[in-house]
Amino acid sequence: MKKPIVVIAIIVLLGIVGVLLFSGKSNVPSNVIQATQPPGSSVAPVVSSTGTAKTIKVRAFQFGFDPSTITVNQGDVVTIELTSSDVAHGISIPGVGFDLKVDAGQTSSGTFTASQKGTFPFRCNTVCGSGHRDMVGTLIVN
Ligand SMILES: [Cu+2]
Repeated sequence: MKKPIVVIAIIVLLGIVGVLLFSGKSNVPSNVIQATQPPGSSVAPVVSSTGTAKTIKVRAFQFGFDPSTITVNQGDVVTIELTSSDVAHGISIPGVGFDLKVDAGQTSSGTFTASQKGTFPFRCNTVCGSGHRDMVGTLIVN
């Protein structure tokens, strides 16, 4: 008489355990799916293998650059976002083969790879007024 009750109790317990295990398993795949999405961040390792991507905002004005010193690391892929706060300007960094122009009041951008360590002077490449020659700066690649 008591044995069937024990057997039924065991079956019920196994059923509960089974449901718990099943619901546990059903959670695992959703975790796996979430875990497979971050590998979208595997895009980052691809970038870091060739250097860190850096975007540097530079304001050009009569007559200077802000900042006038740009510091990056060797291997960095550097994007310069150049904004003019008055007339047309530009930036030329001969040491890294970089040239960019910007129209009055506009923003333009360009990218170069800082492949060599060193100190590279830059200057405005667009005649912009009496102080044009004073528009200089320095790129430092560490
Ligand atoms: Cu200029």
